[in-house]
Amino acid sequence: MNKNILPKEGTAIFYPEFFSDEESKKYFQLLENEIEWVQEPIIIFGKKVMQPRLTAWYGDNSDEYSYSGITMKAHPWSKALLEIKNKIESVSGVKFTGALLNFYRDEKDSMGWHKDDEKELGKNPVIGSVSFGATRTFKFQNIKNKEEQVAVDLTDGSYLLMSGETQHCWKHSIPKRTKPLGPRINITFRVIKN
Ligand SMILES: O=C(O)CCC(=O)C(=O)O
Ligand SMILES: [Mn+2]
Repeated sequence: MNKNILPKEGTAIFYPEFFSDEESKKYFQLLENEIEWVQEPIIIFGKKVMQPRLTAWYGDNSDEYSYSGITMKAHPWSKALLEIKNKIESVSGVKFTGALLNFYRDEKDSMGWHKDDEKELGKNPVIGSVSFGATRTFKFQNIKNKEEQVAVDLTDGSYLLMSGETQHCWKHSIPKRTKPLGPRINITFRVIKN
């Protein structure tokens, strides 16, 4: 059985080998080539800076998604994304309607502390996070006590399913690393409430 890796205030279930090595290799190559990756500027403390990774937003119809001062219009699902979405939905209990994709080119790319609690996601959002390529450490930090942290290595082909109060009680991040690392693709599937 896959256990909750959070000690309280939310649920995060980790499935280390959700996709086979063969599937992971195939999807990494497909997504690297077919996704319309962009490097977007974001506004942090009133300043415009480039995000330290590439991103893309895919989903149903023309769902729009806003965060950190940018609004992204969804590209239509590709065949590979629909296959991946179907496979994770078998254990997730929801139908995902959109996905934010992140491409970490090397160890210097990262994602800062944040919560996925945008109003479009409603209360207690379910977030399904799929990883292909290099292993990166994903960290949780309790919002009431920064010292309380939980780390999980998101390996090639792994799936992390977050639900319940997770996005209200914990921040998460992908820190930069110093040791050289290859590229990694992450897809966070979301349910957009209109
Ligand atoms: O790359 C990851 O594992 C995390 C991505 C993430 O937190 C997000 O897209 O909101
Ligand atoms: Mn996130």
